[in-house]
Amino acid sequence: MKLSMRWYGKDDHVKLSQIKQIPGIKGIVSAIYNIPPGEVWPFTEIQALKKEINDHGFNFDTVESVPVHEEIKLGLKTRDRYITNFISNLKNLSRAGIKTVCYNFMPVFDWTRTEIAYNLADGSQTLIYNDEQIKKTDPINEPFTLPGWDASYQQTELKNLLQKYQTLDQEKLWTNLEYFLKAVVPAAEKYDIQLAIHPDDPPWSIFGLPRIITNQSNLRRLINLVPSPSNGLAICTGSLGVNPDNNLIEIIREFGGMNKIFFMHVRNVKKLGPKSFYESAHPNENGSLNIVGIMKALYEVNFTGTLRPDHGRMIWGESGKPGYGLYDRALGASYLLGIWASLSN
Ligand SMILES: [Mn+2]
Repeated sequence: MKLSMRWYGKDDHVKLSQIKQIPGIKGIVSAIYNIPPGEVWPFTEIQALKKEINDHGFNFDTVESVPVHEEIKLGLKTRDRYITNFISNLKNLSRAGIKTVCYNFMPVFDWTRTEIAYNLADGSQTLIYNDEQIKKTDPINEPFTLPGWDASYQQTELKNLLQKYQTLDQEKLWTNLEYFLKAVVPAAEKYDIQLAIHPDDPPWSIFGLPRIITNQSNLRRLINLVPSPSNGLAICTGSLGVNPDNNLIEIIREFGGMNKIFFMHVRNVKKLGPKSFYESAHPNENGSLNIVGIMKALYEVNFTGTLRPDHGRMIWGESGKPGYGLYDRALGASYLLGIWASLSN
């Protein structure tokens, strides 16, 4: 396993020189963030990003994420232009030596939380999700005010987009995902890239929008949709793990055993009730997931891909991008490194 950290580029409040001081970090996971979703990332920008990461002594072979344009998820006639652009991105990333590309297929909203600075008893702040609160939010008919959501849409644009999704059910979303994969997977094979789909976070429908990358049988369906060594998974323990029906150790054994896990996000969550949770510190004793068991399962399937601590809390007075502070993710990385060391010695 290649222990890595996510980095948001020059605008990140966390610097590569700081990540360099965290023991055991070998790689950086990043992306080009200043290009609108669906457009082509200029090769020169990818190259410059790679150079900066490499100059700090880190590997850069995993990109998170290349956005999938909404017209692809909606299955509109105009989607082919965006699929062509996605393939151009794979080509450019491959030229720069990228081996793994993460993406997701969540309609409109990426990860969703109801509070981004919930105070825990120890004085730290974390992200929290409460489904009752989500159910009370009506983004079509009321001004939308979910915390932490990047307001890249104007209110009327968002309303129009959500209205387009009103007739799209889960099966139609599967059909659109299949169309997308049938176009991009052969290109990924050609460019020697592993496509890793990130599970939906949280793994259930929100605001009436369909979500399909949610559990073990749907992960199996995804793999069988377009069988290829380039079609696989990013397993995010915190995303899948909030549904008590998802057994992460079984999931890792099944898909890791088939070499279908291309990328790992490891974090813990504390379940507070049905569809309610907060993001806890990484250790087993702080959350509801068996992080030690998860790492052991990865070790047993001989996982060799990129693995990163996922979100962390805000501790020691740090402020910055919610979930992506330096300190708690560094503690998480050390915990994961320690478990791995004990398994391999
Ligand atoms: Mn994740």
